[in-house]
Amino acid sequence: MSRPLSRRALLTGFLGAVTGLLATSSRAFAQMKPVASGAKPHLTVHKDPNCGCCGEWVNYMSAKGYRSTVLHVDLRPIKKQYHVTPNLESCHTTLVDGYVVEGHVPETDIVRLLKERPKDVVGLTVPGMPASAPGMDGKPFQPYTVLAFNKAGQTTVWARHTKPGA
Ligand SMILES: [Cu+2]
Repeated sequence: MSRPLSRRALLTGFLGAVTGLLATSSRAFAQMKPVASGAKPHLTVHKDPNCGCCGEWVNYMSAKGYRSTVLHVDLRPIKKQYHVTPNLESCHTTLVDGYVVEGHVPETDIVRLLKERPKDVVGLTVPGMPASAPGMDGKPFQPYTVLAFNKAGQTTVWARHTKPGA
């Protein structure tokens, strides 16, 4: 009498575990699916209403499949809130998937940021407005550098762009 019961209990436990495992992996798959199908994370862009190059950067990201919410706000409190110190500042401040992107950062650098998700990094910045960064597009091409920054305002070089589109 006790043996079939315990066998059933074992079986139930086993099936429960398998179901749990399947549920977990299908959830993980569901979370991965938007990335696999090419959905891009949403951008929240804070800018001055009169900033033309900010709009050009939004257009550049839009051409790469990103949708943006553009907010015309006082940027001083935004920079402060998101740890963008004066030496790291550019024109617009963007929030994307838990990170801050300051200024004319190339899309490829943002993709890498969201893939690697470095723990100590608040975000990326291209300080100032380098002549040939995306949305500025000055020719002939002038090299520029993308920095990663943390809450303490420390920076590391994230990428050096030395030729157009790279
Ligand atoms: Cu700009």
